[in-house]
Amino acid sequence: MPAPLRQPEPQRIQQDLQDLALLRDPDLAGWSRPTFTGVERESRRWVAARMRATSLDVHVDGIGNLIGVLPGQGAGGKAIVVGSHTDTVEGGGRFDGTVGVLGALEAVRLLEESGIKLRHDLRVVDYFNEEPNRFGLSCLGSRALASNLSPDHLATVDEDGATLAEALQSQGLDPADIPACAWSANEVLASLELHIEQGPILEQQGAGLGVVTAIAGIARLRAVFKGRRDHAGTRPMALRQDAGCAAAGTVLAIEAIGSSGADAVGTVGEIRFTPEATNVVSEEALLTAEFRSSDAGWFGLAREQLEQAVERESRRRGVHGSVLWLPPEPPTAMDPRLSELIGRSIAGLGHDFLRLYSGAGHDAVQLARLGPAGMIFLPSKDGRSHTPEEWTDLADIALGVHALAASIVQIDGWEP
Ligand code: HGY
Ligand code: MN
Ligand code: MN
Repeated sequence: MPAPLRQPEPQRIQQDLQDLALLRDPDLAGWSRPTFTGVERESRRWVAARMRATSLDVHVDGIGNLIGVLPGQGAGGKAIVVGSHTDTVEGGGRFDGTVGVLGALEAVRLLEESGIKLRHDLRVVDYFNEEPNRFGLSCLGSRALASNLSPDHLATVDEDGATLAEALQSQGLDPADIPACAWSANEVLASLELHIEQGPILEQQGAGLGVVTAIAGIARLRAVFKGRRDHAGTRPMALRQDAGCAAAGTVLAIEAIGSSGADAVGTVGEIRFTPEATNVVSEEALLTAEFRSSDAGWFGLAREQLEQAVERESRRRGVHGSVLWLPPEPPTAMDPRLSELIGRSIAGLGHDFLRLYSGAGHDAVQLARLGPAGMIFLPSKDGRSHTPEEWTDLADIALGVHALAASIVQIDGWEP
């Protein structure tokens, strides 16, 4: 029977959160640590130092995942994996991802201070590039671990035509090192990610903890419209080939399609007219967007409706429209047996929890390709995230860390 688990120390967690929150781009609102920036590299050096302040043995793999290992007492075997990400969206908040990395560090400290020796290795990971990058791809680090970062992914281009492979090289990362990052399917006993909900459900239901049932599928796209440049004052409306208006019509179609399915959403991230001049009819327009849903079957319909909308809006204006779809991510179920174990661990602490779906994407989607994956959610104030107003109470975070540490101890004795 393992030694009793100590209570987390909220002040220690808060100090880490506050120290990491200092590392952000001062020229942008909120908390901005996008991948491929200097401040993000600096923040990961800080996280590595915090990992090394525990007894974790720390290394960075070939794609940039920061991995701390707490060796198990047993004879090798599979590893328990915890962690999340510390990169952010531009103008994001202080808790998305960071709670899962710093919470995992506090869980390691709890195990050490409780004198609990795990049989299995414990891997604490700060996954590289969880947020969508300028190539429209997210979870690069966890994809590489799951052998899901393909040559097609590396060949995706940004709006200037540079490939993802070139961007990685510019960061000193060699795409040729990526295959060696992959973990084999029988290396992972279970993976567990502590994360803020980023939505309103837990707060609305008055629940302090959530256990995730499934994570949304995501399909991202880029649409390009080519029209004809003309003088805005002399070209009659009926004779224009206005690429910008075709894109605008497609934006509203995406809103309508995203309002049509189970847990479905549709969002446009960017729309860009060329030239950006009110006295020139737009010659070209670029639009980036994404669809999400819990229903794998819905994506086929959404894709068909989007392509019909691009064709319709383009034909109406005599412009040429084309759509480039990025490799999609299907909806991903969390492992039911692991979720049961997490639920028992939470109950063992005398707390209740709510089972819920995640509309947000997570590294857990990629870890689920390697073995049983689970997530513990914490309430988000007003359901807000990806905004400076993002907030989760320290007491909730401390409870989540306690649930994470208790689940790790349970997983250590688990024979799935
Ligand atoms: O986009 C997402 O859902 C996640 O926050 N990266
Ligand atoms: Mn996020
Ligand atoms: Mn996140």
